[in-house]
Amino acid sequence: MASEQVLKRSDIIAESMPDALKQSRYHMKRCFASFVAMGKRLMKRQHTMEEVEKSIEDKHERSKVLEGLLGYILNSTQEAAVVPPYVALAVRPNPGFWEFVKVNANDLTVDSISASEYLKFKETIFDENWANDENALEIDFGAIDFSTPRMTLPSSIGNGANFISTFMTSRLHGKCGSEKLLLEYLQALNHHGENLIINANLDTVAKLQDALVKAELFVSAFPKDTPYQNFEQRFKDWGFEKGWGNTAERVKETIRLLSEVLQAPDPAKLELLFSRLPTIFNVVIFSPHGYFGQSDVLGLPDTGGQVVYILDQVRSLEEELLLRIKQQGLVVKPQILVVTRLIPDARGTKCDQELEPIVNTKHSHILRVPFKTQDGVLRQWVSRFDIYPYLERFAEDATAKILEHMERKPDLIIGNYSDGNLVASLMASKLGITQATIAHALEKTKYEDSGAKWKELETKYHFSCQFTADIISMNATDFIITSTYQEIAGSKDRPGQYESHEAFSMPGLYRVVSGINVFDPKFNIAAPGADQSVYFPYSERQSRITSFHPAIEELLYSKEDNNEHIGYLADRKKPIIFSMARLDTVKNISGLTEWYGKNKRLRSLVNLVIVAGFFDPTKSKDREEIAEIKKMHALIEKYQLKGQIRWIAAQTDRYRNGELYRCIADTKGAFVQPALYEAFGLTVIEAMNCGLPAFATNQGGPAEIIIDGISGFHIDPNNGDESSNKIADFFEKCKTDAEYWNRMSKAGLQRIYECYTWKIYANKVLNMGAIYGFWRQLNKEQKLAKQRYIHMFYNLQFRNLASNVPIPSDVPQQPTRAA
Ligand code: UDP
Ligand code: LCN
Repeated sequence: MASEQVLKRSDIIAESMPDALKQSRYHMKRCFASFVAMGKRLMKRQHTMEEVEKSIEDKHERSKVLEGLLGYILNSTQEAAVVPPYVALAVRPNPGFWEFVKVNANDLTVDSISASEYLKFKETIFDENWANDENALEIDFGAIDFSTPRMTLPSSIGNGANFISTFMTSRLHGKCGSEKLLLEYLQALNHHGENLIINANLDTVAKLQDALVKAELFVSAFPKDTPYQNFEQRFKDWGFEKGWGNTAERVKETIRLLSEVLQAPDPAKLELLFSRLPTIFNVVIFSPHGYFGQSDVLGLPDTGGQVVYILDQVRSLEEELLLRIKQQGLVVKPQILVVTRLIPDARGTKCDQELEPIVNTKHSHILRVPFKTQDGVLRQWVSRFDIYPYLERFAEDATAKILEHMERKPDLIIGNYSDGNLVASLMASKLGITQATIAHALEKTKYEDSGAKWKELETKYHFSCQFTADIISMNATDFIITSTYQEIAGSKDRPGQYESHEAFSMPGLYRVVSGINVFDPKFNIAAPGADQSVYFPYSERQSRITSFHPAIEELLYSKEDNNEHIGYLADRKKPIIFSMARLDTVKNISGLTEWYGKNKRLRSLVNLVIVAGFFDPTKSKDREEIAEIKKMHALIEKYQLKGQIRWIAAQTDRYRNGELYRCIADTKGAFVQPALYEAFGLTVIEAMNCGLPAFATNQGGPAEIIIDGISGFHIDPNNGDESSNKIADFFEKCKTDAEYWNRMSKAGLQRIYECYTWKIYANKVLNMGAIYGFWRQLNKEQKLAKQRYIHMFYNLQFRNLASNVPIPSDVPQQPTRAA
């Protein structure tokens, strides 16, 4: 079966494991006997290693066994499904590579098994009847993916656009006449029906090539900065239209690029050519859930980094579009629409307004379209976990509104998070438009075994809808934008968020034997930045917003508790370690408070300032948040932190926040992001942009943003002592080496400027839009086949699941907080 070929790339483990087991037969018999001793169960890596430790008591013997191949296999085993006498292992030797084997604990025989067979073992633990049902539904996207090329190197994952350019180049030249597809693509380029680049007269590749040679020679005779208009008529006579460039020099370069691409394969040139062609003017960005607005929304339920990301994304995309359009020699107004839901009960925000211009842009807007039920418009906010029944209707209504507003189809649709991605998929497939998806965070990985345990989590989270929506949009989309590599394929030890959708089961619902392949070239990394007009270095004295200083002084150092802050800093000469996040368990703000409380050395070196949530648990409706608030108070009490801690309530003014980061930098302090897991971590790059050295979790995105010890530091959220000592070491070193702090601050900034700016992001994303736009045409048949499969899955599964989610009556809801 195709999917199994895709998922199981080798039988290395099945072939080599029997010998290895033989060599340590005595110990392995004991280990496997202990695995099965407790009957059916699912063991995670740490459990298997604990059992090994218990079974081979002698340290020396144990390390001898673990040093060899068996150690490698057991260390790479993510999960073991124990169904006595079998132990089925899911081994992940490298990011994206999985191998499944079953070991008989009685005789230690080893058999290679498929993903589907492994999943059946796992299901047996949760729902035996389902596991034994021969007609259980299997979802297998791999089986219908017959022509999409796959990358093979883990190091190439996330570099899809490059790979596709290389592949397209060989396609263009491989088959006789394939250049014709490029010609047709160029002929179709237009703006509001007006031809761009070439017109119908250039109807063969030979004619085009001939005209290009003539045009290049002709335009070379003009001074470099001659405007296109000066030779426009001549170009038209040859079959050329606007879009080549604004000056003779730019036009010549673009002509040369196309000539070269037609002459011989060169992926770099193809990519450059696509970055210059006028392909994208109008963009739609979907983010239905939460309160999506420009002010007073951060801190409201379901409203976090995603809103910050999208607003900055729009500004950077518009700026890049304006630059490109100018360089193309066109006079065209680009339009970007962020489409979200209109919430009549707007709680003082502007979320009840249909159209809102986006601040600091020229042509971009937020367009709000209400959710409708049989009873009319839904007035209240609904949690992102309960949003599924409204999405189909929302997609239809939003499409109509968008077309009305833009007066044409958009050129690119970008979805965000599960709900936005599903809506984007529905609209893109209906209108035949290039689509991108962004996940920010896929919920599946946040909750352990959320697939297998979906039934018990269903009432609260409706994961059946969410995971189905995710699988649909991952497969429907032309390309996927991620912020980091780990988001796709994880790290050596931890599978990536997308990777965890390759093979999983929801017993009783369906078994995904091939959901998404991380070697699919649709995956691309384009990391966001932070708005550099807000988050700039503390050392840029002339730009500092000094008008905030009195308020920040009060916020940090006044002695009285009030609604905005509690605790105080007795010794203001000490540097400050600072953290800011929503008060979710996963953000681990209470963890940081505890590490600080416990570490005397750290307490003697620095003060702690936290911006998070609020202090009165009775004001929160969110169970997680209430628990965290209580925990914070208890920790402050337990470790007697008053005098060393300042706890400030959630802040909504990003300009003031920017200045706050800088004021912390003035104290020669540091930013600490202690999350148990962080998808990306905007606060980390905000802090680094302000020149504040950062210590951030090694679980998730920040592990990639920071190079440990070079541009900041990694901390292990599961090892508080080690982490707090690492922070203390830093401040001790700063005391003896006065330049150390400055060096780290500068290194953090350098890292940001090289990799994490919105300019880099916008450039990459628009290039992707153009490249994948052409690729979807080259790959038309494959795309269509997949669309038919998706359509069936959507109709037969998603619709039913969504119809089971209760629709609230018009009673104000209890918000669940999340990103
Ligand atoms: N933020 C804020 N006030 C707060 C807490 C956070 O303005 O009290 C902002 C923060 O500056 C950042 C965003 O909210 O821009 C949080 O993004 P991040 O990626 O760190 O986490 P998320 O909330 O998306 O999980
Ligand atoms: C959501 C999250 O949880 C964060 O990790 C990201 O930084 C944010 O979205 C923006 O992508």
